[in-house]
Amino acid sequence: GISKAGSTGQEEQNRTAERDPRTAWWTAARFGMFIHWGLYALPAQGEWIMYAQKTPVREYEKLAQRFNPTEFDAKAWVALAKEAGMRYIVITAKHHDGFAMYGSKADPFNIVDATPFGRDPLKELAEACAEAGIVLCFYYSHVIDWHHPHALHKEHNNTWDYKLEEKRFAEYFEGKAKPQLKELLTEYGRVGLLWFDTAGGLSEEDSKDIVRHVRSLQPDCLINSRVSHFMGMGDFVSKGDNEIGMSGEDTRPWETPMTLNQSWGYTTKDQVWKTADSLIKKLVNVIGKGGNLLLNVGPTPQGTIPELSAERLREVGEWTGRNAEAVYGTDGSPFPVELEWGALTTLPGRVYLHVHNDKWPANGLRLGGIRNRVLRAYCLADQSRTELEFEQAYDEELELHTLEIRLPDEPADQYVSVV
Ligand code: FHN
Repeated sequence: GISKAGSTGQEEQNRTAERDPRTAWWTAARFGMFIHWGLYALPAQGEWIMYAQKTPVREYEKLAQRFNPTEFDAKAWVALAKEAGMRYIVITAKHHDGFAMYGSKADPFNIVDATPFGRDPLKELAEACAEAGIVLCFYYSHVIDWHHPHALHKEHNNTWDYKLEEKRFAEYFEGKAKPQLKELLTEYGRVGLLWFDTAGGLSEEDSKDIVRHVRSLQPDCLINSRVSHFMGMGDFVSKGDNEIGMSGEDTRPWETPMTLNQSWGYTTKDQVWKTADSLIKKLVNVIGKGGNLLLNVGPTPQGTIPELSAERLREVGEWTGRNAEAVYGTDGSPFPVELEWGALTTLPGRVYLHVHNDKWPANGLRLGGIRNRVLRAYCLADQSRTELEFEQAYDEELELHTLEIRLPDEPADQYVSVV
């Protein structure tokens, strides 16, 4: 370890100290599970099926009569998230189809009242999460709602059942969206964050109103930036779907929402899967830039997480398990450049160099711009903590060290985290 990390070590430490205490749990968590689950799992073509096929509301409602996910086991989902190394779950309480995946008194179009299943999976998840120490969070589509006659979005409206000119947004906003948010924020214990989506057309006034509404009910509940198209709203930035971006792009904490295949909701059509290897690479890339990864699963109509997703998550979990110290609670790299061999995270007094096995530097690993003297280096996954040889040169003019570490001949892990 070294006593302070990187050329901007001091700034980095200041940043940590100044971190907003409200978002601190979330930035420390680094890795979360996104769950897109709803009636759309039945037709198994993703969560936009109603819009794509212009399914009339009365027709779409019939899916509810067949929705009976008897294999749903909240504990099993939470256990999988935990095994993957995820520390929070964000589940669709209501997606664009307007169907509430919990018992809502504000609208009978919900899983408890409209399906033979009759159970409230969000209640069950809340209990399982509390038991396992996972933070439960809700996705809520606050502007798009294809079921409600008065929901009004800039582009994506149900125009096959309802006339645009007859829409009175306030009837939806005050009559469904806000009451449902109140239910979610008062009946499920602590809600870590609310994940809003696709705010197109929401006025600045209504955006502020919804933020105030959430704050008045659970002041510590975080809100993502997609709550509004007006700049700077929300506690953290949700980047574009599957978008990682450049380091230093955002002044607020940020995340990348990511799919495992190319869809969010369950589908049998899309079978283009990211490998566990590439998922770990993306996770390391994100945390090296100081962000969070929110990785999605789309459960089946039976209530299970597809095995192809589960096996990938378990594999990622083996890596996060071995390298936990270099993941959770860390800061991203203080260097605003891409490193050819991988990525870098820091904790006070420590630098973690995540060296990808594809890019294993045969002649040793070089890292410049270090302010402090390095005392020792080892591979994190090496339980015996065998010290690696290294050389350190000091540049008097720049007052910085350059480090050259001799790595073992063969990488022992997909990413070897050198401490
Ligand atoms: O339209 C949605 C989509 O269905 C999905 O929920 C993603 C997740 O980030 N968000 C929207 C598109 O950005």
